[in-house]
Amino acid sequence: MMTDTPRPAESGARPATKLTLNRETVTYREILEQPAAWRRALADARLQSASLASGLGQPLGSSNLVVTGCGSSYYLALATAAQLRIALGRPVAAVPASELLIHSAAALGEVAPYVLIAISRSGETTETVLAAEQARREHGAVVLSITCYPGSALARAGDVTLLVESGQESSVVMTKSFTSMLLATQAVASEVGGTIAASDLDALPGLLDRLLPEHVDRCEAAGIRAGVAKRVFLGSGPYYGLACEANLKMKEMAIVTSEVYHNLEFRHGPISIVDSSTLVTCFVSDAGRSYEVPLLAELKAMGAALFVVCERKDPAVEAQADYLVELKSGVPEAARATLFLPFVHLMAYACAVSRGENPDSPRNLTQVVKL
Ligand code: F1P
Repeated sequence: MMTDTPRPAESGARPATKLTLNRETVTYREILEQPAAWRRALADARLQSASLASGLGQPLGSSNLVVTGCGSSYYLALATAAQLRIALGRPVAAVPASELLIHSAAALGEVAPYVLIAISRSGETTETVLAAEQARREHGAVVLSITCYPGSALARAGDVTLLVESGQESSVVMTKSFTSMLLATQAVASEVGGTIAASDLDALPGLLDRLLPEHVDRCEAAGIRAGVAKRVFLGSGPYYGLACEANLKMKEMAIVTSEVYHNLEFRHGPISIVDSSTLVTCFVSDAGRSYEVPLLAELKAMGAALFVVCERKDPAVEAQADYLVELKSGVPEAARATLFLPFVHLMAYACAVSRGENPDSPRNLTQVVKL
């Protein structure tokens, strides 16, 4: 059963309809800027890939790789590590920068010299910069910095820097910076021998240009749905880091308590919270589909509302999804994963403004978090 009709906002807030959503914000503008930002990120990354490869002094594809960052950039590290495992066929660790800084033995054990990929939109987050400096000084690591800002502390702390200036943002919450840095990293991996085809990445901006207007209404409807008290995000494989980021967007923008799990992990206990006040956002993967689609039916039977993002629907998916974003991208799974995220940006944004929040100034947050 598909219901796209927006309903009054979540309990406790003024009923919002599509027409009353305030979209005159920096955050909304930057969500919509993603196709253009992606085009530029892919082009800029390719121009840097040769110098990055030589500057590292070792082939990325045969190094021990560790990816790190904080907050959204840690979730970006999770997503990046999954992409690098797929593209390079190697084990890649993803660790919060504070863990690398404070508990490096617990985080990594005694790792032979490794390449640390340190990610930070601002390039100024304290833990990330300190962790990069420590890794070089104490572990003999080679540091590849990924940041949106040249001349930042992280850019200075690295041996080489992948600069993603199209990800520069005025917003506090990360949206286009996250997806632009992920695509830039995939482009570099593709240039240095990874298995992802450059043409598949190049298809994404045009696809998003078409898909955003096609699905904005149902994304916003899922965000303003009435009676939702609990929100859960499910993603696996290349989508897990994206699901973590989606969960953080909902918290930061809408000030909503939400949870995130690998799809099937949700069945091992946390599913007990599901009832008719629960909205579950599910990223359906190609590889896990035969397990993930039956889970949709289980959740529906428990009373949950479902926001589903997938490459291809089928009758089983259509029967369960209240809000369905079908991409039909034609792009292989690993290359297309980033395409799932902007639809949750729109949902979280709509949830926020329908609850009277201002995504441009999220509570308790600053654009750069320092110790
Ligand atoms: C990342 C971060 C985000 C947070 C907020 C402030 O910083 O802390 O995790 O959600 O957007 O910035 P950065 O190291 O990527 O600049």
